[in-house]
Amino acid sequence: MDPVLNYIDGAFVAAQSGETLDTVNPATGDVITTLPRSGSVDVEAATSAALRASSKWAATSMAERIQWLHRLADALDEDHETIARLESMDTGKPISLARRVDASRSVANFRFFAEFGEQHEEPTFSDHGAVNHVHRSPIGCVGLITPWNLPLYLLTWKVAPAMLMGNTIVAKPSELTPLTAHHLASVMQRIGLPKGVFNLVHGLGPEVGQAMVEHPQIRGISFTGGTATGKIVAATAAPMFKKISLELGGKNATVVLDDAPLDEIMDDLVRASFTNSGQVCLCGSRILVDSAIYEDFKGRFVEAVGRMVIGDPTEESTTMGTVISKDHQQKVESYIRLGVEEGGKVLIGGTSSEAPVDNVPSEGAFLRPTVLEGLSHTSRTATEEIFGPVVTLHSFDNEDEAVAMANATEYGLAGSVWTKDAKRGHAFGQRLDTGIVWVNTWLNRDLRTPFGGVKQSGVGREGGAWSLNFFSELTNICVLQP
Ligand code: TXE
Repeated sequence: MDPVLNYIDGAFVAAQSGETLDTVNPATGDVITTLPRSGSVDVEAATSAALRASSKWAATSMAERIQWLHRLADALDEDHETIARLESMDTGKPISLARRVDASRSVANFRFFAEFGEQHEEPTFSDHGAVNHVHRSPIGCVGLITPWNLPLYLLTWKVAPAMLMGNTIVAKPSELTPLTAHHLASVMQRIGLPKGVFNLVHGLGPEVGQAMVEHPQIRGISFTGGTATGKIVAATAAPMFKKISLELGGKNATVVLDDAPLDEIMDDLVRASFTNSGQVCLCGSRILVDSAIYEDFKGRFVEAVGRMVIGDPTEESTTMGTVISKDHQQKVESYIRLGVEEGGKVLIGGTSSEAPVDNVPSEGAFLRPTVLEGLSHTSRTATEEIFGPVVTLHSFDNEDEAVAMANATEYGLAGSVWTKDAKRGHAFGQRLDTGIVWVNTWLNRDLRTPFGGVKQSGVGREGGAWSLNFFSELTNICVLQP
């Protein structure tokens, strides 16, 4: 495969240092291709290109920018299968998942914000003989920094509203997953998006991401990634009074109340636990079950997990592929061992040596889905983010105890509640210290809704009007009426 290159000022270029990194297929351990190991000089070139394009792009009409978003949605839709294959190869996720989630949502992100822009009207407020007009203008040049778990899905989730609001962009995908960002840039070049509107700089976080956050002319940073990195980004950006949006980690609770219809929800709970090998910040990694149904639930859940098809991500029948890398595989395995050290019992799965995946290369970062029980809900295994195919089971005796357990981590991103009574679930959800709660469903996404977390899961919200507000500056113009 041709090398991945930076995309700066409408052209594909190497890092000025000429240095490169390898991107690896996690299912085989093979090097797919190289990407630029960029540095601050490349960030400077990209930012200069973005600034040169800034005033012209800001002067385009919303209608024109909406048309560019529709064109991008159309082009990505045409490339749907290519995108799915690239994403599956770069991440080790099953091709079926890459189609259904990554490629489809990348198209939807552009389509949604185009249509949201068409319907959006700025409010006016009248009082004291005056009419107040809310005037919205772009921030200018914004920096988008994204992780490796849902590479194009999360990049386009930021690119679409940033473009819609008239900003120009410097984007940095994870160094582990550059392929679909590179494809997005090639699509932008193919459809003739004005040069400098979108710029892509590949490389290591501390070398490229840090330079973006430090750059005085990148006036807003939208970051999705780990909490530890989020702290660094915030510490760098805050004294510069930059706008920052932080979508960070999670340790989400799946709460199964005593009246949950167990015959109907097992497949949903397996999906909520192990989609993308548990590498979705919205996955439920702790399952809290009413003690009255715990044993029945446990048997059904373990049996449903046992039905998953773990293996080659290029196979249509595979429901779970690899984790992102051998390093991450070892990190997740260290948590499985910790879980046992902390008193947990492995009900199914285990480390790759204890529970090997059949018919896959040893160089692949494969792990079987693992379920542990018997751990305190305050144990490290049950409170630290693992970000892999590992869940812990816990029982509670009443709703108050379930709420206390669910809220007992430093994270607060998402959660789900399962019950026959939707009203009971809605009331329970209001007691969870998270940004998102699903009742009798999971990853059910209306893109108009606020998305984000509290506590160590981040600052700010994305989605619908929340994205428009982040990627724009508001001026209130108060006009005294004659
Ligand atoms: O994150 P990292 P990863 C979280 C999830 C998991 C992590 C996985 O909790 O822990 O992200 O993604 C760049 N200055 N979420 O490991 O390392 C880095 O190069 C600036 C939650 O990739 O934080 C990459 O491009 N940038 C989320 C990006 O930051 C830096 C959904 C993220 O890298 C940097 C998805 C630095 N000093 C994952 N160091 C949610 N809440 O939606 C690294 N980077």
